Amino acid sequence: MAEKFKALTIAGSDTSGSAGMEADLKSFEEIGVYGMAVLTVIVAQSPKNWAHDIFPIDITTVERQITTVGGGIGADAIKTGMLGSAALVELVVDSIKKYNFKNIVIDPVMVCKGIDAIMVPEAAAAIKTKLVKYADVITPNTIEAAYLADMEKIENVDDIKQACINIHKLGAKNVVIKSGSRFTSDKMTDILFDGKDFLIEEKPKLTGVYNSGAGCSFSAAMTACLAKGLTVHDAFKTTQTFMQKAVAESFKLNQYTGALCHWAARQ
Ligand code: PXL
Repeated sequence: MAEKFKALTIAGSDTSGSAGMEADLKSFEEIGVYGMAVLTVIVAQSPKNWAHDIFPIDITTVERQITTVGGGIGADAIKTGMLGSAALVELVVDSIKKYNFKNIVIDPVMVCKGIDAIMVPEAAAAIKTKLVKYADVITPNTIEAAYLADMEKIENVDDIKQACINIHKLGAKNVVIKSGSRFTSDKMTDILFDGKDFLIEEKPKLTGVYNSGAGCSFSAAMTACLAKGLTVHDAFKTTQTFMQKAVAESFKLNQYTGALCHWAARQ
């Protein structure tokens, strides 16, 4: 029997199922890795206007969940998503040290789709000063990357490259930044910087698709690949293929949003 690998996500629940812990677990499953979850916050959306309300889980409960996996099971890779407070960021840092977690992927969630302002400034500052240095891979979107890189904005591929260099200086071993839906270009560019070289993947921008949860799913797929023992470069390439199919088959959930089809590659 093939060896079974395990990945842990420390993330929020997106009740709609398209982002957060739900997207992470679906991505882990599709890459073929056993998924575990530590829940940090619950995000509920208003049916009236899809405004996101965030309900934090108390820190003792989060700590107990991390102990379950760190002390009781172990993980081949871990991913962090929405942490919601500086105290939770500090708990994650302490846990990484305490349980000697390896293959750490940080998705420095600071904004949600449609809201481009940093949601919790103290949490963002704690991510930048305390958590980023533990990242084997960090996957900020362009807003988060601009914040971490001390840049005013990221509008083109040269800006992305500069942000990668700045964020690598904070201690992250590998930096992945995707041009994403916020770029006006008709191409999508995903860039991996390993401290020396840039690996650049370019593809035409798909139209008529949904990409809610694309950041979470991308980062989770990378995590699952690392759990299986892939190199960061191979993880990046496998994740590209997974994401392209999931986005191409994305579907509408309601008048506000849609979801990726995580199982598209299986069809
Ligand atoms: O996509 C960012 C994100 C991460 N985590 C949770 C979310 C969202 C966006 O809605 O709800 C739980």
